Amino acid sequence: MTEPAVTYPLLSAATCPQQVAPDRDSNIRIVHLGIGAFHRAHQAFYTEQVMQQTAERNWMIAGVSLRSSAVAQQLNPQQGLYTLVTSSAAGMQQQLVQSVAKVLVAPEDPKAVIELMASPEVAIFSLTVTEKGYCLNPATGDLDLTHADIQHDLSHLAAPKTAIGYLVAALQQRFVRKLKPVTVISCDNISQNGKTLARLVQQFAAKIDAELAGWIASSIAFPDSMVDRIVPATTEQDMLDLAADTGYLDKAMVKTESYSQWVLEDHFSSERPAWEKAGVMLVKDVAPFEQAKLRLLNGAHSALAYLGAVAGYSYVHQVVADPVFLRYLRHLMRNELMPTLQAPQGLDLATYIDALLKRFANPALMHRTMQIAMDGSQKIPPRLLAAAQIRLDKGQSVDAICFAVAGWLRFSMGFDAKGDTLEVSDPLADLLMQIRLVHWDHIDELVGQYLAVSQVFPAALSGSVLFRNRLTYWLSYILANGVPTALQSLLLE
Ligand code: CS2
Repeated sequence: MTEPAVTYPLLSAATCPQQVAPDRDSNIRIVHLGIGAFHRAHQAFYTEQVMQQTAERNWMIAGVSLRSSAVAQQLNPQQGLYTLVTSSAAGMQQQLVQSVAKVLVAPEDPKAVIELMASPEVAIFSLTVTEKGYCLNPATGDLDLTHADIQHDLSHLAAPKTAIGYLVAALQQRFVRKLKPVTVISCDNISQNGKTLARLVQQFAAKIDAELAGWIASSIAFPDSMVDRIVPATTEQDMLDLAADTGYLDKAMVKTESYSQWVLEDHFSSERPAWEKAGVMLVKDVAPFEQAKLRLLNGAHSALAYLGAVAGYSYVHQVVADPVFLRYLRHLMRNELMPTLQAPQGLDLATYIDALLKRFANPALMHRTMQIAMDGSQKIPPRLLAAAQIRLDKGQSVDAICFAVAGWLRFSMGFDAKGDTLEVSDPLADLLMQIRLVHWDHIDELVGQYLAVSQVFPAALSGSVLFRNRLTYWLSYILANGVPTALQSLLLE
């Protein structure tokens, strides 16, 4: 970042105006893989609340970055301290979070990460590694054994690259050393994230050692969880604004909304922080919460991100301030997604939808459509296609969902309505671009080729005549008339 005109001291235990707890480093019992902004605004925040309430600071977190050293460079010079800035209509609030002790950069020292995970005091492994970090085939939900990094990890388990590789390497050490089991908590927006992660770890471990796989199956809990908090990427201006206010520079600050929710399956194979004291819901069955959140919040988020970005909108609040987009989102959620859901106990889905639209409208968040647009090939199946399948099985219409999927395919072409470049960041970006270049002239062939991408579209969906027809119709309509006009037409039907 460019240095501010006024130089501020860096936030650290020495410069912090608040008292910083001693012995943070020797109380690490959680190892978290993928310590991005979301974790710092969510699980680390809840863990901080518990430690403050119980005054026992023995649930410290060590973060692990699986790829870049950027977060370690921000957090380690600050001894893991950072400010959580929450923005709402009521204004801004700041909270100093002390629950992260340090960050390890896995590629720099894989052995240190595995050793830390295999230390006797550690009780919890948790993860936010984004959808693609699971190396799963989204259409089947199984581990993608053809994935180059998985293949690497199967033959180099002492220096893995993937989260799955680290989990199995660490669990193997704990098994060999006869240590207490840990609980492994996925905090990513994946359908049945705990069960899915358990399956991936099992499939990997079975290739290494059958006894290890058996121990994991019988001793390690992988609770499902639903995580929710909108966390836009921090900008340089955010840091400068905070510095002007607090008098210190915090390179690891995170900004978020005041709303936050964590629903966690009450299924542990180890000790855990008393997260319920911080408002975490511990339940028997996370599925209704997770499906409602994944389809209504994330499904609508993806729809508005692709359609909004193509139409030239940079921020989420701008998209929902456009009446046609707002009507469409409400229609998508109320009429096509909501009927595929079972309402979680105590939650009225129509009220939930209204609350989501209010959250999206928060202008203080400055949440970029391009941030949500990343990795569409991983996000579209659980967010939108699962609901499409349910509707097709019942013979119900899927126009609003197909419209969103068409928006994603239109976005993947890499240019917006004005012809300006849209940077497509997706593991399948090249494949999608290739399909467009080769089949551009024939819309039926173009859609046929997209639908043949089996990592995204399960056979039942790509084989549905109705789904294919409506997707073709809306993609060609958008290409010919642009998103806003196509939306008008959809809403008139
Ligand atoms: C968003 C999510 O970037 C995205 O894909 O849809 O990160 C979303 O903001 C969170 O899941 C909200 O809980």
